[in-house]
Amino acid sequence: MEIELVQGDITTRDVDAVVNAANSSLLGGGGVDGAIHRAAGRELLEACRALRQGEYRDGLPVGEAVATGAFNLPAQWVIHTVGPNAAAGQTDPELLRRAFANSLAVAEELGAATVAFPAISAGVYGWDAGDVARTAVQAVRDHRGTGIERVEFVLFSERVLQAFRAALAESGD
Ligand code: AR6
Repeated sequence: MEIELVQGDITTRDVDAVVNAANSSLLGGGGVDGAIHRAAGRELLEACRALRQGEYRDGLPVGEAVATGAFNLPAQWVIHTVGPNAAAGQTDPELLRRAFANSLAVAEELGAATVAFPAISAGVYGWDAGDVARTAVQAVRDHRGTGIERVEFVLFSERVLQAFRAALAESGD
């Protein structure tokens, strides 16, 4: 699987699936979540509301992932996941690993060949960008499946991009 680092706005990426760093409510928020909802349009919120009325009545648990359509985005699907919130004491790296790994599993199930990820939990949720980058790269390396051809990490800031560059170099790529 090819890994690419891109600096910019994830909502513009022409990939099959865009991963959203959501919160358990699935009903939008700030950061990348807000940007994805704004760009995708109201139908995304409606799709998320439908999830909340069905299987995810109590919200999406930390570390899990679920897909909706992507509406006005160039992508076909949005995969919503919830990273751990370090600012609220969720510092277990396994939760962060699961957010990346379960998003990849959902992408694989959907038949997505290209997937774009933001730096889950590296913003409001307060994780160190280096920890996020190493966890993200390892999750991609550990993913077992044949459908996903390319994973893009789309990083907003130069600082987070550098953290991902370092993690990729450390992992031998
Ligand atoms: N494209 C790519 N990356 C972005 C974009 C964008 N358009 N906008 C921000 N980032 P955050 P979290 C970067 O806070 O830490 C929301 O309110 C940002 O610079 O979006 O998982 C949710 O509803 C940072 O590096 O997500 C939750 O309540 C990274 O994306 C909570 O924030 C993640 O920052 C989730 O917090």
